[in-house]
Amino acid sequence: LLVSAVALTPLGAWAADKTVGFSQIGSESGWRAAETTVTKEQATERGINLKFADAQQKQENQIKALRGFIAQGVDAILLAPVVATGWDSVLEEAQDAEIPVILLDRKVDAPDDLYMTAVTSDTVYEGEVAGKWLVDTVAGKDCSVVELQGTTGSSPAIDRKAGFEKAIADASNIKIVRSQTGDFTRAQGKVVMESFLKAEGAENICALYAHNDDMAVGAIQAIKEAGAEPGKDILVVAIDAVPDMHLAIAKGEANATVELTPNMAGPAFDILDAFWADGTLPEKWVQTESKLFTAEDDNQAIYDMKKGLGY
Ligand code: GZL
Repeated sequence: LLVSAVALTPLGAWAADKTVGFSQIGSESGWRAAETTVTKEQATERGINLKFADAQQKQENQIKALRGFIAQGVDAILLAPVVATGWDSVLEEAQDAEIPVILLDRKVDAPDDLYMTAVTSDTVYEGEVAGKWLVDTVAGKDCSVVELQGTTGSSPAIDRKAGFEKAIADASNIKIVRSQTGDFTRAQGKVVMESFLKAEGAENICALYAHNDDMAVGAIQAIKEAGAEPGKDILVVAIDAVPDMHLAIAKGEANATVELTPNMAGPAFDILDAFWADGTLPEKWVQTESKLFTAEDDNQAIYDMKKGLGY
């Protein structure tokens, strides 16, 4: 009877009526907002009862939310961890309560038996793609780069810095002259870029590398206010491929971005469904694709298509 029940129940049905707690970082960027929208849509499509908690980018709020989910006895937890460290004890509490945890879009420095899997893009590769684009674009010309880092201690900030540095390591003409966190937000991206421009002088900056598009969009405003032309006087390369970055590229105010899907929850729910069906366990890292977009792409059409997709 059990075999026929498992065989007859279509994949996707096992998640119906389950309760999943989702501890989201916040709404610091367009990409983050899209991830939230998509996660809620994916849960609704599957008949999953999603309990959503926004942490306003504070780890203590995420830990509180996880403890709440554990107390409620949810069937599973999705966690987008704002930073990579400090999770061991709350993840042990979830493990003790036999509640599976899936990490979304960022990783943690914790033993990997404390979570079922991490669904993320390859954030080192994204930094490498950005760095390689710059190496190819400046083609031997001396280039002083300023870098807007993501949230300090977050896995994408650590990885995207490492990947970019790896890509430019052999290009002695390219140097990172300033590097500071803009916390993945437009507002901070603008403020920190203003300080870079004041310190270096716009005429001495060849390129901006930002760990996400929102900081780049803020920085573009600062570059214009300093009387320089973003995308021309100062090249602009970032990551996320949000609509406003496609628009900036279409207008010639930015040059390149690296896309990663905001739909990390779809794969996560599929993994949970298979687990609830018959105990199937995923690999410890389920990797989503990353793709470069430049001025050669039809960014206006991509902007039009993406606008409203939860961004
Ligand atoms: C990347 C994700 C990052 C986005 C930013 O996986 O964690 O967080 O690139 C967001 O826009 O703030």
